[in-house]
Amino acid sequence: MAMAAARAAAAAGGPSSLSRFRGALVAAVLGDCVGGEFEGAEEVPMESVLQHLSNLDDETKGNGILEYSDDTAMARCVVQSLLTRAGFDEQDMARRFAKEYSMSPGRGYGSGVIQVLKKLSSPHLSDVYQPAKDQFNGRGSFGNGGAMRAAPFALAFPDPADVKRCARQGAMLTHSCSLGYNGAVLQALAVHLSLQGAIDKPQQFMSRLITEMEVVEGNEETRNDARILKEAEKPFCERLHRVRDLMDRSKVSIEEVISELGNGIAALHSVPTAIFCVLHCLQPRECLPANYGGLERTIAYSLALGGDTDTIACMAGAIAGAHYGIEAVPQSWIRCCEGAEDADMNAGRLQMLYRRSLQGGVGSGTGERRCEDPAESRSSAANGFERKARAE
Ligand code: R7I
Ligand code: MG
Repeated sequence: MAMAAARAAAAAGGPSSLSRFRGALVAAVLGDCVGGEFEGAEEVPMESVLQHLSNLDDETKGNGILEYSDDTAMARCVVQSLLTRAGFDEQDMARRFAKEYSMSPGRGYGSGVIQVLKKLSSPHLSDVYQPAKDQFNGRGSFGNGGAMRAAPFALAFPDPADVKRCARQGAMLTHSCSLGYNGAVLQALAVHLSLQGAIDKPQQFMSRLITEMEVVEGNEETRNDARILKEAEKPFCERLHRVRDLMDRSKVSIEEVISELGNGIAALHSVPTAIFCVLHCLQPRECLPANYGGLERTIAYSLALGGDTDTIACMAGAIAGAHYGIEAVPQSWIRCCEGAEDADMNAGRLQMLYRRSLQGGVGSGTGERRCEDPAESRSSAANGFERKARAE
């Protein structure tokens, strides 16, 4: 068992290898595409999941292309914006979200976020963060829509401080409740650490996530939102402790996972769940085929939880893909999923951006901010051009 895990990790290459970038971006798309089949289902028998996945191998049974949903549609906007602007530019990203929605509104967007996307398309909008702030009587959305598109931030910036700041602000374009945007920060951090090979030591990986989130959630905004929503003082930290408890148990049922962590559309009820799916599937499991590798196990297990299957599988896919690398992704799955090949090409481009930062190129801290505070960033269109010019 340990040998197989070591072999899988070795195949992914060293920290921040191209294989890990490709695995993360591609497996996120696969999770979204294959997860659509069970979205919203209360109970999903594992046999149905395995049947669905085995159809992908059989070209005669395959249903052709499985379409991606809003998860991938928005993640593609994030990727394109980061690449085009060579960094985070909230005006550009907001414009891309709005345009993508207007061109393809039937991708299964959350019912609330649609109002934000419509407002973001207005040419008269002066503050791109305002529409999100107006949601839900001014409290903002706690949905997982910010988290589902957070992985590319981890693939664009090597510095965890940038990953956290940009994932937060990228999420705040649609999700201004701390229980929404902190979910995006957690998801991006999980992908960031996975990219470094941190999941080789699962307990330490969890400790690092908890330590980071203690700081992320240690502020008045989080405390207020948590109080209003009757959650623990640091909601994501509390859930991560639950993940750790479940990891330590020799047996855990799907019902227990759902009741402890959730499987719903709130970021709090889905990001820690996705992290658990990855960690639980590091080893072979009785309920899953012995010939499945870790990435296949992770996706299959995520679907068997039911609920918001496409988004949980998308987030788990990104974290697992960064751990196992592209070699772990079945070719037949890539063939069947809309947008998977595109994601594969963009992964290489993101790695170039990431490396330029490491080498002191783009946004290397030479007085230029890679990711600004919303209050300071009103005039960021000019900054965006500056960033691009320096990158070239
Ligand atoms: O978060 P979001 O972009 O989408 C979440 C999920 C993802 O799985 C997508 O793939 C899609 O299927 O839906 O969309 P939002 O509309 O911001 O939030 C999703 C839902 O969460 C809303 O439609 C509400 O039902 C609920 N919600 C809230 N309900 C009450 N009060 C989010 N925030 C609140 C709130 O503050
Ligand atoms: Mg979804």
